[in-house]
Amino acid sequence: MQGSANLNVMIKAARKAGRSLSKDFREVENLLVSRKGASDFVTRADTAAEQIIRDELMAARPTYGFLGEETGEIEGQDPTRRWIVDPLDGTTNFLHGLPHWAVSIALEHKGQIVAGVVYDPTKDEMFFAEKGAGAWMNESRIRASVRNRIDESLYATGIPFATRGELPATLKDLANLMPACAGVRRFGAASLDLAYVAAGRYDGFWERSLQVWDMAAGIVIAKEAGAIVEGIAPHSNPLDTNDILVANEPQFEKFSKFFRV
Ligand code: 2AM
Ligand code: CA
Repeated sequence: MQGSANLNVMIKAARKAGRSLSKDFREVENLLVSRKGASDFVTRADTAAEQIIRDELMAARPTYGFLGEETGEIEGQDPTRRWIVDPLDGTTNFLHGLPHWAVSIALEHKGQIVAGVVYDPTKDEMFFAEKGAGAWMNESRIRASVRNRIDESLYATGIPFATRGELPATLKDLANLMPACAGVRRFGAASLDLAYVAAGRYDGFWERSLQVWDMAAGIVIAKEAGAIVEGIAPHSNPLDTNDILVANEPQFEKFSKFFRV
């Protein structure tokens, strides 16, 4: 697919950060057996990746704003455009040497996400989309599944822990949904959960108490693949509510009932 200039900038930044993180990930695999642990090292890897992305994006588009998990908000000269960046989504996986984490970069224009890139360097899977141009993984067009039956469907979620609230609500969701479906996975990187719904690997995904940078890129990718994306409250916007409910179009209504009781 011939992407726009902005999309090419995003993909280039994601690959560059991905190279840096992959190198650090190999080091984490060594640190796993050391007494010191890898936590400080991972924080540095995360910060360095965001710096790489910020430098790339701001050099290419100096007037755009920037919101990053590590940097926070930088206001741009152009108040209508802003990058939304999670340099390392799935940090806990990364820290434990689990090869399931991603770089997530979105572009927002006038409050709408218009382009998104989610890159999984360990599998070399680059998911991307632009509003109106479909969703892609590497060279291939991707689409949400058409599976309609809940009992044949596979879902993903994230389970809040520690200081994140909402654990009781998620346990209730699981108690409602699990007896009715084919399985629920909890892989720990929301951006990839969304990309996987876009690729038809999952039939749906929901998660409570996420941040905008966990979701922004994945939302446009899932939508462009034909999935329905809302907050958990009917017709709400996940970027406002900090929770998300996604499913393929044929079963969205049915699926949403498990969480809207
Ligand atoms: P992170 O790895 O960038 O922190 C896992 O359920 C998902 O929730 C991940 O996308 C993770 O992103 C995100 N998340 C957001 N806030 C979190 C927190 N305080 N602790 C763990 N995961 C968090
Ligand atoms: Ca994240």
